[in-house]
Amino acid sequence: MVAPTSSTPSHHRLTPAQVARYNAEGYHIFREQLFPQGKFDGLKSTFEDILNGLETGVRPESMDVPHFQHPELFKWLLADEVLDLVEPILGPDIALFSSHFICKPRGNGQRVPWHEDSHYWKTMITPMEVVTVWLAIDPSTKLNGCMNVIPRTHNTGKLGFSDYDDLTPGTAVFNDEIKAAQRDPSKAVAIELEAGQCSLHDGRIIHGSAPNTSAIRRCGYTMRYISAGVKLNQDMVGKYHNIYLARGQDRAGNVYGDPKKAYPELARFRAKHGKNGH
Ligand SMILES: O=C(O)CCC(=O)C(=O)O
Repeated sequence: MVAPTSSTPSHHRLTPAQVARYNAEGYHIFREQLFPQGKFDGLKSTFEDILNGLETGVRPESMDVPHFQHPELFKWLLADEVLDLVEPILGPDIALFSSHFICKPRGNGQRVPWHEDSHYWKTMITPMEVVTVWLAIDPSTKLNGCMNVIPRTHNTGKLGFSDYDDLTPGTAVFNDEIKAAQRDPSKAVAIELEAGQCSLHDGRIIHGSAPNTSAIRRCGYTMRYISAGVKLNQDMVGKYHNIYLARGQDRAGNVYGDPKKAYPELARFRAKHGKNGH
């Protein structure tokens, strides 16, 4: 990393130039290891335990908001290593918005249709400013279905709110996809990562990924953050979603969850009503 300038706090893991590029392009690839090796290994083994405990028939791509039932994940979700990476973008007051293990098994991993995260979150938060840290639990390459982003689409076209066509349920990770006329996959950039590396993307950027037909599993852990000045629409989503104050102070009058507690009732509501945070 370039040495911080005198005005850049020394704990920041992105330089002002990298933040400016992230804001312009809508994504950033972070080539360092996000966590020290032992801490990453701990996350990977926690993930393997959760994966092994999945109920029969639940696809491993759909391990959404696992922290509601596994508060041990806050050891990583609220860690300085991650918060120091998003603080240069979001500022010092930070909340954890969501997390998701998107694990594509080898051989038959489902594709992620072209989408903007904002399409799924539009009633949840205002303004729509989310940074996702996509941490490679496994190596993620073109061969096993790495994420692809279409640069600058967070700031162009439909600005995060494209129109969608329905897909046949069960054929992909989501049941809808941006209309073909509103996306140009020829402009996509493949985000290939070694295990332990991560990328960051804006919640409005168009992104997606191919099926995994390779012999190597592809799991990414999405850790999603907002400024604590972003307002959660508690009346609408309070039965199935929590956010957590990660650093600094609340600036929006939000209610925050307790990271020491599990919230199985949120998971139950989501399962019963088919709610997916993404
Ligand atoms: O894991 C993928 O391929 C897609 C990830 C994604 O949709 C997201 O992080 O928002």
